[in-house]
Amino acid sequence: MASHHELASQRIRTEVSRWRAQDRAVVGVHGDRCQQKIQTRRGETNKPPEDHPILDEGQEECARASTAAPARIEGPRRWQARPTEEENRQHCWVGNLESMAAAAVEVSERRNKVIIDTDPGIDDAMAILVALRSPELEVIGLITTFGNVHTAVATRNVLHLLEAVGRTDIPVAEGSHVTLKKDRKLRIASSCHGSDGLGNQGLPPATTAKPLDQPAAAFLVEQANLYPGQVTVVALGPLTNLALALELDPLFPKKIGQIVVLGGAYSVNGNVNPAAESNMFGDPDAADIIFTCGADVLAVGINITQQVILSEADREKLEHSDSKYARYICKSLAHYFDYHGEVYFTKGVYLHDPTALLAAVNPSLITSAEGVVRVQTAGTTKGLTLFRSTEKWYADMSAWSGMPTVKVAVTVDAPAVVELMMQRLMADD
Ligand SMILES: [Ca+2]
Repeated sequence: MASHHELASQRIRTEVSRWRAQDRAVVGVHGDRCQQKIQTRRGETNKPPEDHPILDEGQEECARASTAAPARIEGPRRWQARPTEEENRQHCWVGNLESMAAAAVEVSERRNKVIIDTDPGIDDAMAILVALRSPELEVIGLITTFGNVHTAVATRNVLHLLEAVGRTDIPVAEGSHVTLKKDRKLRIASSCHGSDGLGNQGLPPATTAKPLDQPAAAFLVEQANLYPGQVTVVALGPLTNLALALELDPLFPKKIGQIVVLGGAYSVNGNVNPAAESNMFGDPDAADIIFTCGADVLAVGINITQQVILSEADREKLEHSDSKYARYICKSLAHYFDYHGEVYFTKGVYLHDPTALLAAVNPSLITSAEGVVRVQTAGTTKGLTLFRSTEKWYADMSAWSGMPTVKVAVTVDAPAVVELMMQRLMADD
């Protein structure tokens, strides 16, 4: 396997090739937002104007992040004069392409690389948008699954969303259309999310964005090998794709960084029936495999997410926002509010998927307990998640004995989750 340094070098070469292929010079790069803020102008050379300063403070941070180009932040010309913001924006030369690419790669590697496994789904769409607006995360891929909709519709919705907000640079890999045991009789939650998954908007298909040829499970394995220990999978649907990744590569649990699962109902009723939460019910065999595979798993169940409620007042704020992210999600919220009113008799909606996503953004929003979770795979209680605390010793052997532990969220700062989600959705580019 290539070393971390070799992989970084490879990424730097790729970035340089990509920039050169586009015949672009790089202008206006700032600190931690390197990759997002790279702007380009055709026709610039990559030579500095003689009388122009080289680095401002943000750019210096970028350069310092790059061990590949230490010379760039030394030398007498660095502080000739501080450029104005306008100069930075319009004409600031910031070094050769190799060192810029190195800085961008280095900075991106400090962010939490995330793959979102999703079945959009209104709250899935919210979670994806929040992820795209979270500087703590680098979304390196989206993979799709069944659940709220069939997998093909989930893929269409993901591509539509990415196209709507101008992020078709993010790869999308389509996931399994059937459960791990090849069951085609799927439970699809169209009553909650509409037959199209996004509130019955009658969305057209994406016009340009296409999924990868690679299946989701292979994409997961590839990325885990490319960035061993660095990738967080935020799983917002049934866990079929993850279980298939484990089938492809038995070492996947050790290579993946963390798996944040939206799933389970811990000491509360489920939302499909009194026993089961929807994502666990969707593929309980896959869920039981992932909970016991030895990966670093954090489960956020509906005992947590049903404490986190988007109110009518919050919805009005989103509707008055000019942000394209808020506008996108508001189109589907009416259906979601109606459903909650009919089923839960509430005037707000549960933020299931955004809460799990934000647990990956800011782990201090929740507290968790550690223990073994098993998932019931058949019978009346199919999909039931049963957590065994490690604080109790049992004399008899059981299905929980000797199994790897996972973390299960037990408390949440619900107002902070709602506030952070609102901030992220209402902040435009
Ligand atoms: Ca979901």
